[in-house]
Amino acid sequence: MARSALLNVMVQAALKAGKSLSRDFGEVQNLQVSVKGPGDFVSQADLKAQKIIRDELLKARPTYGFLGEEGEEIKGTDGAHRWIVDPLDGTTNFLHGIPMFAVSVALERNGEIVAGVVFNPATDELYTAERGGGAFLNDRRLRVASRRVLSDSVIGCGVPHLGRGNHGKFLVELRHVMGEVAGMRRLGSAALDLAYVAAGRFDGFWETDLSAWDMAAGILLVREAGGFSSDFHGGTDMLVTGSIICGNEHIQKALAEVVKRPIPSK
Ligand code: 2AM
Ligand code: CA
Repeated sequence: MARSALLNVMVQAALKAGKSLSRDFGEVQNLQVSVKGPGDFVSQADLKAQKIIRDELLKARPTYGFLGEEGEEIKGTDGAHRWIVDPLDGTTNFLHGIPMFAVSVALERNGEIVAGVVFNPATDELYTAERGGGAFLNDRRLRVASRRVLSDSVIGCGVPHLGRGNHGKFLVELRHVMGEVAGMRRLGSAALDLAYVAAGRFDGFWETDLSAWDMAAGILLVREAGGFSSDFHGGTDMLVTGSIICGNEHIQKALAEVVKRPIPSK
């Protein structure tokens, strides 16, 4: 698999940040027993990882813009390119010692995502994609699952928590979807959920109230693995609306219909 110079830069940045997160993840497990808990420590791990990625990316391409989950956006002098980065997606998992978190790095060119990397340092799974070049898990080419009906499908979702999202609306979506599918899963990292769809592990996935950095790399993985994504309005403004429904062409359509089924009147 030949990677472009740009994708190589992204991979190196993600691997380096992943190494730092791995080290800190080991520490988090020791801190679980302390009274103060690992919360502050995790915020530091997150910031450290973002700094590693930002330094690597801006060293390689000093004129590109940079949008990361932590801190202010850096407007580049190059109007066309922007990095979109989540240094630690799945923060709650990380905090609780659950090895299901990822570094997500995407490159946007003229408003379009052209390269994406999602790396889970706890499992050493590196997902990469370039527009038109396919999606890969380490060296293996990825293809979305081929199941055609929801009743055979395993579907991932995000679950809103305390102080976030619309719990009532989500429960209606969940009730509708769980009545139609073979299984539901919830990883707690949107970047990995999307990577799992690309890898054919999940047949589909939906979530709302996400940020651009949660999804940017993952959306390209799904697309390059032959999958489709839409937002809740049926368009493709996922990064702006923060909502996504994805899968292969059959599951994406069927899932969108079920997720958006109106709330039954009493
Ligand atoms: P995070 O781990 O970087 O916070 C979980 O359903 C997904 O939602 C994760 O990808 C998580 O990213 C994302 N998310 C976005 N905004 C969030 C928030 N305010 N609190 C928790 N998770 C959030
Ligand atoms: Ca995130």
